[in-house]
Amino acid sequence: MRLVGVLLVVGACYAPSPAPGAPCSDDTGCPSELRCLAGTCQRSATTTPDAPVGSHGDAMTDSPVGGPGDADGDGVPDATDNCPHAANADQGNEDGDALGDACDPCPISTDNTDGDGDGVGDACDPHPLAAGDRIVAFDGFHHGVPMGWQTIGTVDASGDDIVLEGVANNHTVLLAPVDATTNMTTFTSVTVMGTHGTFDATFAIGSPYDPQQDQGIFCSMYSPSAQNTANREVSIFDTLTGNVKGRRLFNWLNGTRYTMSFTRAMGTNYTCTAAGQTGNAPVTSMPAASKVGVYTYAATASVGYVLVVAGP
Ligand SMILES: [Ca+2]
Ligand SMILES: [Ca+2]
Ligand SMILES: [Ca+2]
Ligand SMILES: [Ca+2]
Repeated sequence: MRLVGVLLVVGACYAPSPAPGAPCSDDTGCPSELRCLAGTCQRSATTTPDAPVGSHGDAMTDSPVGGPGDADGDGVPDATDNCPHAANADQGNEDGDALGDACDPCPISTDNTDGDGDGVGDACDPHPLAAGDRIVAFDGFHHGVPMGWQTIGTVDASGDDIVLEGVANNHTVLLAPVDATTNMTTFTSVTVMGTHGTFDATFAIGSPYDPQQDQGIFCSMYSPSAQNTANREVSIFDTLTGNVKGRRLFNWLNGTRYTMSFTRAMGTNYTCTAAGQTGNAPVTSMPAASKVGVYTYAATASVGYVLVVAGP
């Protein structure tokens, strides 16, 4: 009882500064780096710098937010901004190259060669010789579950990964904020940390996937028994018909990082690559909803990134 009282008092005292977009009547109602414009706190090219030029303020505070030296207004000076023309205050950079996730043509590879010039680097481009591809969703999970992504079950931040907590005989899902289209490739990296229960276990990319009915087309790393690694496989699983296609027997291991990609072409031609094993098969089933995401059944999985590229 006493602890609850203390928490209530702390909660009542906590009054964060208004964020950009918060209503205001004058500048005093906004944080120092924002102005009250048209009734809301906004970044402004005329915002007064925090410290006068030539003072001991560092480069970040000397540079006016949104003004000269910070073209995208994200608070990081152009000189050190890993995406000077894309607002990315967190400077997230999954592959550690010179470009932040927000402007990297292939945020999962340091090779940013883009042969067809469509803005998607060859290593991320399902059609590296044909223009028209575009990155429609990417997250490296530097800060837990991203805004706008949907979860089913328990999904937690863990370092620079996100962990889908496995439950025996049940599923856990993380869905990107985009719908599956007829030509689409989804990439992920995953370490299956553990498999649970006495039945089967899997980690998969689902695209398209219907979260309401828990039905879809999956690119799976599948284990017939959660308790051992015998007869494990990489396969395409159509849960609407129960058909398994493009099967490749492969003894994938818990505790090892693998990359996966799942391509849907012309709506019905699927290619699943996981742990270096590739299967291809036609699948005509269509779930009622067309979401895209990563999925575990009776498996705890640490996921490094999810990248979704839509094709022409
Ligand atoms: Ca930026
Ligand atoms: Ca990068
Ligand atoms: Ca390209
Ligand atoms: Ca292309």
